[in-house]
Amino acid sequence: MEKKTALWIYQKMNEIRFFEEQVRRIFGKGLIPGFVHLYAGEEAVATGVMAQLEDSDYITSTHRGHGHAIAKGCDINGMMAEIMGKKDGLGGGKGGSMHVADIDKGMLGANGIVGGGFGLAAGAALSIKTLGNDNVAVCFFGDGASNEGTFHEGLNLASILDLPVIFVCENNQFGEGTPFRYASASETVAERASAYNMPGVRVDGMDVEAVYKATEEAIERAKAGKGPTLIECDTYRQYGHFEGDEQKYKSEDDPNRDRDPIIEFRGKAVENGWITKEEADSIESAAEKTIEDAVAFAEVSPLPDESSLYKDVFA
Ligand SMILES: Cc1ncc(C[n+]2csc(CCOP(=O)(O)OP(=O)(O)O)c2C)c(N)n1
Repeated sequence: MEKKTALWIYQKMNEIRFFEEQVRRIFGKGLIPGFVHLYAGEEAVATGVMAQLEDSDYITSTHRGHGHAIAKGCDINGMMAEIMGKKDGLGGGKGGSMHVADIDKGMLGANGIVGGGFGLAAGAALSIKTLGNDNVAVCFFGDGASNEGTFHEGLNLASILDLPVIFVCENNQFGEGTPFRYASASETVAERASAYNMPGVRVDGMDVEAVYKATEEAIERAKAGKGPTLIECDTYRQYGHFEGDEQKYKSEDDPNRDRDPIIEFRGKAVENGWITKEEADSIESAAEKTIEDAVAFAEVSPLPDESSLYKDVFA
């Protein structure tokens, strides 16, 4: 891996983790309206994929979307303000955690509808193909979403039209509290790709390099006009489904339970000479500061004006 890429990945992984720790803390103080679903533990997926995307590539996200948004380059101050429902938020404070979006960065939106991203990503990829652009669309989704009808519709359409789209499943083994092995008729999500005539690969989603390599191949295929790929990333969420979840359903013997993708990547990056220990330390402190600054920014941002109530309302 190139040094530049490794530095970027390590920075984004740390920003995501510190962001989620702060959101957790602020949520505990009652300063965030609505639900929050934390991404901590799954950082290798967002960063391994996004390290290869440009602003002009599109992503669709999920209810657990903070990590995707940070890795896609969304303004972190604007994200924190949005989650706190403040005027300077990316959506003017009207959307919150599950509606973080930034079209200029190709982030088409977090989504409160499980499985809501498949059609959006296929549509974005259709626009790329129709306009003849050299871009891709990536659809992030959970193992739970793989049992929604939209999964099958989206993969089928993308395949028959050879769309430049990559379906990235973050299999953290649970849809809310329901284990994947209970809810799914197939052993893996990846094997379903064969029904839609596209490659389906399963990778260690705690290993950035594995995610990076699988994405590289999928991008190459998409840009060569060969159509979509399904990548299943085996991962683990460190906290509950939402903040406040007691997580009684989690098992002690999940092999990913005691793994931390950030610590693993740091070890590998230092060992391979991509990053020095000093660089890693300074990335960590800078990321912590970036997120503390974002909290300070969001805290002083005002609530949206009453006059903005009917702005951006179309019906
Ligand atoms: C269409 C729809 N059905 C149900 C829900 C309620 N719900 C919210 S998150 C969730 C679980 C999703 O699991 P998964 O796709 O594996 O994502 P994860 O939470 O594990 O990241 C459910 C059932 C919803 N938001 N939308």
